[in-house]
Amino acid sequence: MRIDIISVVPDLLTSPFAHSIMKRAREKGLLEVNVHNLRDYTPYRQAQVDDYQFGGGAGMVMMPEPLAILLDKLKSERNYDDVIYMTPDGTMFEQKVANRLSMKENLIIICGHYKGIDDRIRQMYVTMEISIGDYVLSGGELAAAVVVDAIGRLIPGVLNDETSALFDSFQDGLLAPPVYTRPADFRGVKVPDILLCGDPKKIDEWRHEQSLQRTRERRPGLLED
Ligand code: 6GU
Repeated sequence: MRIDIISVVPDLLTSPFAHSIMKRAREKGLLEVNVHNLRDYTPYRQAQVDDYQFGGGAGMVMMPEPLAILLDKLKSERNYDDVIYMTPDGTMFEQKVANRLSMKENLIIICGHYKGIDDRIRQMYVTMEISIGDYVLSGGELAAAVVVDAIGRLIPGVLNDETSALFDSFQDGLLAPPVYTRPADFRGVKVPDILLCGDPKKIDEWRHEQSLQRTRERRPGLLED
C-alpha cells in the first residue's frame, strides 16, 4: 500500500512511522508512506498556503490552489482509491473503517490546519472525511498518524503470529481479555491459575468469557451492535 500525506507540518509525520511495526512494514515493502510539504507546491510568494476567510471571522483557511496543484500531480502519477481529509466533522474512525482501508492500494491523506481547507477542495477532490474522535486537535497530522498506524498493521504480512491482529480489541466486536507475563506471582498477586493449566481449549474459553465480561462492564454499547 502507498499512502501520500499532504501537510504543512511534515516534521510531525516522521517519527510515527519510523519505529516498531510501522518501520517493519515499510522495510518489508508492504507500506510506503510519502509525506509532502504543501508549501513546496504553492504558486504564491513567501510559501503562502493560507489566507483570511471570506465573510470574516477569526482563523485562516488553507487555500485551494496549492492543494489542487499537488493533488493533480499525484493523481496524474497513479490511481488513488480515496482522497481522505482529516477533519473533526468527518466520519468517526473505527476498526471497521481501518479494516476496509487496509485493502486499498493507494491513498491520499490531507491534513488540515487553522480553520481547515477551502470547501471547494472537499467538493472537488475529497472522497472520504475522517475524524478520530469528538475533540479538537490543532491539526490533522496526529490524526493521520493514528489512521496510518491502524491501517498499516492490518496489511497482510505486516504482523506475524505473535502480533496477530486477530485477537485485538474490537476485531471481533469485543474488548481484549487481560494478559499476563512472568513472574507468575508479582508482589503477592498471582496470574489466574487457568492460564497455567496447559489446556488451550480451556484457556480460549476463559479468555472469551473475560472479553465478554470486560465488554459488558466497560463498553456495553459494543454488545448491542
Ligand atoms: Cl481528523 N483533525 C483535527 N484537527 N481534530 C480532530 C480530528 C481530526 N479528529 C478528531 N479531532
